[in-house]
Amino acid sequence: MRFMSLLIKNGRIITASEDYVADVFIEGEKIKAIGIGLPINADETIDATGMFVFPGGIDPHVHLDMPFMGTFSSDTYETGTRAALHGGTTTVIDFILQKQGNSLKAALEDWRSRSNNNCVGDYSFHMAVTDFNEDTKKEIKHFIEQEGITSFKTFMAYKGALMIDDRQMIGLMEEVKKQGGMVTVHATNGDMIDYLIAKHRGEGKLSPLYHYLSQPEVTEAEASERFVDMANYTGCPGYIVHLTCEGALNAVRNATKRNQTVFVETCIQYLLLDAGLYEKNFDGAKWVMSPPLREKKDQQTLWAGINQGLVKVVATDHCPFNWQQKLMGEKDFSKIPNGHPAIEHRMELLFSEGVNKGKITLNKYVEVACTNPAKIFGMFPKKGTIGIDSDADIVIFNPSEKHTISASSHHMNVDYSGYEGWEVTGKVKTVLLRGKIAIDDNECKLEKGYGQFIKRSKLSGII
Ligand code: DUC
Ligand code: ZN
Ligand code: ZN
Repeated sequence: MRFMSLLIKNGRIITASEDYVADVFIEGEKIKAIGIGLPINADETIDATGMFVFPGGIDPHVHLDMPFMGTFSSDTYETGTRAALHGGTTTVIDFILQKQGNSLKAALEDWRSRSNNNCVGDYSFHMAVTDFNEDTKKEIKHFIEQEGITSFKTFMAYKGALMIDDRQMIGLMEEVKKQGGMVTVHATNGDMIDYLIAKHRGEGKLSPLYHYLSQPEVTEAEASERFVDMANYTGCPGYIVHLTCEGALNAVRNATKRNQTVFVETCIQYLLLDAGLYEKNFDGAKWVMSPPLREKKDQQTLWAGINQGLVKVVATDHCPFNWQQKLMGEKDFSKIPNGHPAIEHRMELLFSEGVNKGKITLNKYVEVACTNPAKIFGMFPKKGTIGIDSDADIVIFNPSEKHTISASSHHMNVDYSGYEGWEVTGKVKTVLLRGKIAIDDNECKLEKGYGQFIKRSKLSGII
């Protein structure tokens, strides 16, 4: 069988460890040759002179069409994965949420009913275990070995809905370690947060500012330390999602002193935005998310953590809600659906604010946005790099083109932007997904159903 071929000429190829000008030859879904002045004729040629050529981005933390706080996140699998492609993210990992009292299998079927044949870009799932018991325990091996779902998310908060206690956490860690997976965590102290929410509500303090004040840094630092201690005790590979602050990162730093590895993810909003946004009366609801935005000193900690190799991934926790949905909490911050839109702009914002402003190198950019998520979550080297026989997931990027982020031009299904009016330098021009042109000059060329479910490998906890 003859596959379609494509040649990208003269681009500046950036991987997590390399930086050179060359041609990339693609046949079918795969990269088949890389070299200077490749003497190959292809069906199609793209001149990438003056452009950066990055591996497709991987966002390992998104919530699409998710039932949450009495509503659904507003991006479907179609709109969310399409918006991700517009921003250079070719693969996302979404979260299945087990319903307490039900099996993991039932949750997988529920999530498949919304995602199957609806994705434009590639996707995978983490399984959120919200009810660990003897029945759940028996399902773990099947998920790792048969379904290619190898990471298990836990919530130490959202009491009464998603939260598990430490007994369940230890039990889950022992089983996941035995079967070759990883436990990931939303690490904040659910009991403390519950107390503070009730206290603020009781005092009639109901604006979005009190969402922030109900989740102080200590709630995250304490839970992060408890999680790393339990991971150390059980020997289970652990990954902290959306880490936001100095206290929590110091818990990980301390764990490294006893030679423990804990993977840390932060999200683009915690690097760029701060809690001053909650002073804007109800407009602050745009950034009501958990954990909340923090202080400037925490942003400095996170950038330093990236450069120290402690923070391994920059994701989004994309969980968009339209303004009408945010208004559910107009009179009570605790009813504002938690989450904000970011899936589309992670790569461009991180480039513009991180690389252009000298905070991270180009190689580090690719490492945290593309390569590490693939390595940590069992998709490397199929995804996350530009190499022979890797999937041809490629972003051709103009590093000097300026543009302005706005809800009027973004592709996410949400009627506001958390970054309205931000001027960004660097723009995604062309995106390939498994050898097919997905995005060309702001236009999506793929239909829903092209996006494939990616089965992931067992996880060693070593990258
Ligand atoms: N935090 C959010 O802000 N939204 C979804 C879930 C979460 O933990
Ligand atoms: Zn979370
Ligand atoms: Zn999340």
